Amino acid sequence: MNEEMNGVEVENHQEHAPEKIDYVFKVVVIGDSAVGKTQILSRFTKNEFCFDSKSTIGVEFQTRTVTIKNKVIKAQIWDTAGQERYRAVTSAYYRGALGAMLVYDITKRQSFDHVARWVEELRAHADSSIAIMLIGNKADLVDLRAVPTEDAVEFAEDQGLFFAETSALSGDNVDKAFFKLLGEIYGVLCKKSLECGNGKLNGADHATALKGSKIEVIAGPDLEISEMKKLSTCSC
Ligand SMILES: Nc1nc2c(ncn2[C@@H]2O[C@H](COP(=O)(O)OP(=O)(O)O)[C@@H](O)[C@H]2O)c(=O)[nH]1
Ligand SMILES: [Mg+2]
Repeated sequence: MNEEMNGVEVENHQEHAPEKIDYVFKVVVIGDSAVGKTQILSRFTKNEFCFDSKSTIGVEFQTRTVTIKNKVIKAQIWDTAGQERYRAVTSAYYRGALGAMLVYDITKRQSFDHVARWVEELRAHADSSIAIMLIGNKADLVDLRAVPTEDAVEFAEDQGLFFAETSALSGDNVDKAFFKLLGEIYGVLCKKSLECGNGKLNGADHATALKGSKIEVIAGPDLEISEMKKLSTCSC
């Protein structure tokens, strides 16, 4: 199938001139069924949330174009069409991905227990340089919490992942998490470019090993992402 035919281009014209795209970054969203993957994507690309979401057949990715460090970056974010229910996400889904949002539901312990499997899946099928952001979604459901933030922080630290808690419903931290991931992808491309002495970036081929700096989430009414360590990035 022609990938370009199946995505939805959602451009935010207030943030950029659409013709001036410097980079396209493919990001995949993975995790157990019903954790809120589609709604996180919908919140980020369209600022929408739908309580009764169903997988949309034929739509494989959505885009949002943002400006990071004066570069216009089109995030092409891929969503599963429900195949994660059968653990049948194909390697084609991961191909060329520079980043991954690995989502669990903070109210469903099982979805967090399965996160290790998803990391294995990424290590097996995705490029080794992929930047991974662990996302504890549905943070608005405070009374139903089944996964303490500390458990996720510990796991993220062990695995070298970024981490954030989000609510696709309220929108808390969704943009921040995506901007963080995209910024890290760009920083690494930039660093790699300098190391190669190119001074010019050509996209995915220049991705280098991404070591996730660890992120602590301050839970509560004002969810914030704060970095415990900062990855060195260049200023280009
Ligand atoms: N309360 C709450 N519900 C959410 C949130 N995100 C998704 N949901 C609900 O969780 C269900 C599954 O969401 P969906 O995005 O389809 O999950 P997916 O299978 O991982 O793509 C839907 O009923 C959503 O309305 C959230 O942040 N908060
Ligand atoms: Mg979905």
